[in-house]
Amino acid sequence: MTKQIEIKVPDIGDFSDIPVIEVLVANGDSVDAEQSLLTLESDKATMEVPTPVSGVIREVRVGLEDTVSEGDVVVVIDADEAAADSGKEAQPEQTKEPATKAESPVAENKPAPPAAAKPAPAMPAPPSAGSRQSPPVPMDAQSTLPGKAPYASPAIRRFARELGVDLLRVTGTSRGGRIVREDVTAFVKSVMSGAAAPASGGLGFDLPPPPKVNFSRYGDVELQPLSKIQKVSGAYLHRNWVSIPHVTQNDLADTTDMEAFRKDNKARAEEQGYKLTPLVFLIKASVAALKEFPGFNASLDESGDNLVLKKYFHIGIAVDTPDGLVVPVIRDCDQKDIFQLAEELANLSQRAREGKLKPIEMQGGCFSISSLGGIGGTSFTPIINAPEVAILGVSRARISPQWDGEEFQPRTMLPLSLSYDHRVIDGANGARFLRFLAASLEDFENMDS
Ligand code: CAO
Repeated sequence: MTKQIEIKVPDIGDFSDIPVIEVLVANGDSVDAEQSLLTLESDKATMEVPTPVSGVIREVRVGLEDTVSEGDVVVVIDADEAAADSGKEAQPEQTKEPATKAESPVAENKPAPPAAAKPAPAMPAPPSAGSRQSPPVPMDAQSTLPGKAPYASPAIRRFARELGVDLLRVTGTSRGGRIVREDVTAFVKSVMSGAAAPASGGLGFDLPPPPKVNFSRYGDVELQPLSKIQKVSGAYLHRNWVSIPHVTQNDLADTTDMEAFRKDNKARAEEQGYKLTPLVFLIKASVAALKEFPGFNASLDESGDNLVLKKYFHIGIAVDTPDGLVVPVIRDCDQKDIFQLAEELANLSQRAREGKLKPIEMQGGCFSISSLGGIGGTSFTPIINAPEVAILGVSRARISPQWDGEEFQPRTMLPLSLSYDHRVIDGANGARFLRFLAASLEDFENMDS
């Protein structure tokens, strides 16, 4: 035998017209006493409306985004008559599963105040015949603060617990980053398919997936697929960024004399059909520094226990192309002068922009240079190009006043940023390497490269 019971919104303190943000049941669903039916969310708090009785849902009278106030009938249940008449199920404090903080107020029969500084909601009046109310279950303040704890209802927490899912790893897609049932199932699917790392024992970092945002809700958007180069290089950049402990050391090189020399020789290069830019001097200075500090011209072997020291000097140059970043390698830079390097750089970068580089021309590098000096900037953090252990970033040179001990002199100062792998290079050597490289530029005519 069943008895029809109307479930009403209980006393929820000073709140009224509260939006329904989650409907957790549908007509025909079987529910147990204390199971959550709806979630309501005011500006200041989120709370659930549980059923005090078990039975079958006959009618759900509210939908998402509806607003409700105390006393509104939200669900009609065909309750098991014995249960409907039993005081046991009408007493929410006897819920079986007071496992989380969010649920404990029910177990204590004392709803905690919602996150708002409002008075605690009063306990519901004794149910009248034919209608039942359980107190709303306020979520604890922590759980409404994204970043501090997962923002999820007790029902979702229970669901996640059943599946063994750590909600800290799940990104909520509902309003305010709230985790809903679909987020938990999507997370489980992504782990099963290998897209997300399992919680432990894997090589992943246990990071939550990025938030899913429907940007068109906020304005016009257009979809632009990533280029093939962006997809491939993006995956490598990501791997290198998360798997190598980067430290970036910054310094300035006084390139006043070098610039004077470069300007005197620009015409000679241009006659040959290429430009003489600071980059070729940087290649030579890098070779000089790699010779002085062999630990930078090295890679970790597969075991991670040994450094492979290289006796050759092949330098990769990051080139910005319409399709994305590529890094062609100039071989044997120790055996070429600045004019040969400038010619080869012009050739490689032009073919890179035309998409004509052969794979072999992008392999075998010892050390890379990423120059944004033609564009601007004062410093940046270049990402190490594994299996190399360091990379030089170059920003735009500027004339600035430098104190010579007696007065300020206008000098051309070139900003340099060296990122190195802290597993194999310590900070002191990072600073020494970059200072040596800068000093080589400052005394470029005597550099040993
Ligand atoms: N300070 C001041 N001026 C600089 C400079 C610097 N550090 N570096 C270059 N310049 C000047 C050059 O001298 C040139 O001016 P002039 O013609 O008057 O001499 C102008 O800026 C343009 O130089 P350029 O960029 O064409 O040539 P380059 O040799 O410096 O660089 C290349 C060649 C291929 C590296 C560059 O074109 C490029 O693609 N840079 C982008 C690299 C990149 O994207 N890095 C980021 C990787 S991580 O996403």
